[in-house]
Amino acid sequence: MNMNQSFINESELQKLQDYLVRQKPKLIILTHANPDGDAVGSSLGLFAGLKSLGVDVSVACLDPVPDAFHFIPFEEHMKSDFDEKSFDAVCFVDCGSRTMTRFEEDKPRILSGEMIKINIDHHPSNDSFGDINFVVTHASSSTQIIFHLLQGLRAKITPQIATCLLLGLYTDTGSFMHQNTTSATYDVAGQLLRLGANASQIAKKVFQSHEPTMLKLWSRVLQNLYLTPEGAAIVGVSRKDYESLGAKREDLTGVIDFINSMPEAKYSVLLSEDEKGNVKASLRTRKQDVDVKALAEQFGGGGHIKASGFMVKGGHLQKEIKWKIIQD
Ligand SMILES: [Mn+2]
Repeated sequence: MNMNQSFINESELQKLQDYLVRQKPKLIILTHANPDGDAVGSSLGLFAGLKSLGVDVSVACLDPVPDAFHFIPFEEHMKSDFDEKSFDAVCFVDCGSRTMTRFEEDKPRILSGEMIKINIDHHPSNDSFGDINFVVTHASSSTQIIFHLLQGLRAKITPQIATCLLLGLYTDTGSFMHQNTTSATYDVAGQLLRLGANASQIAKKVFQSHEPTMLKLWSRVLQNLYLTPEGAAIVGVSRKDYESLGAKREDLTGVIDFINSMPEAKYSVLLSEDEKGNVKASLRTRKQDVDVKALAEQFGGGGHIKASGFMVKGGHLQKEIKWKIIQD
């Protein structure tokens, strides 16, 4: 079987190719706000790949690239703002829904019929909202899809692009440990290594560089761990918790997976107050019979069966015996 076929729909690929060649559009790539490794790697990897094919392309994200990813090639091209009127098409990457870039409030044109929408994603919540869609829910990351897409478009995958793509594989699979890791994930990772991806840099910068403030925050968070009689492992982090240590909310990345390593935990929940007065929840499970996506959906969120999240707008945390979200 040609691996490419199970990832890239040939007729959508043809549509994209025809569109790029015939219309020569000005294209902007957007990824979700609060970008993770897959968002950063997929948007920058696609940007560089399309640019090498001569496409007039830009890339933007509402929030800056997190410090942990500052080694990533092409970061200097990531814009935080853009003029929607100067683009013909928008390409959404790693966005489980059309509103995850959070640009649409200021720039409604990106969701209007005036712009061609290209949608590249692996979240089951994605409803294929694009005019051209590459929604592959069995892909471990968006970069895995983009690897096959760039191959389909005959773009040369340089060592720098390979590093971008490998970053998404690494982070979305929790270093190839989550259940979304398949033989296809390893297969693509192997190909990216052969193409020159810098895996040791990713391991070092993303998974093995912990600032003292981050370690102190983790120790504070882990002290608050609460295991419910039903088997949910829950921690809550207030704004004060990280601000008083000089840490940032993004320093919590990885805490949830660490907590979820307890065999006793049916599922794990990390509740955190963000800088804007909202409470965010991340959910994880390793149990076959637990669906944290369904749980997150009860609170208006979504994600994957084994990893999901939701947000309570205008809320704060209060610890009584259990953690409670209080809507402000
Ligand atoms: Mn992703």
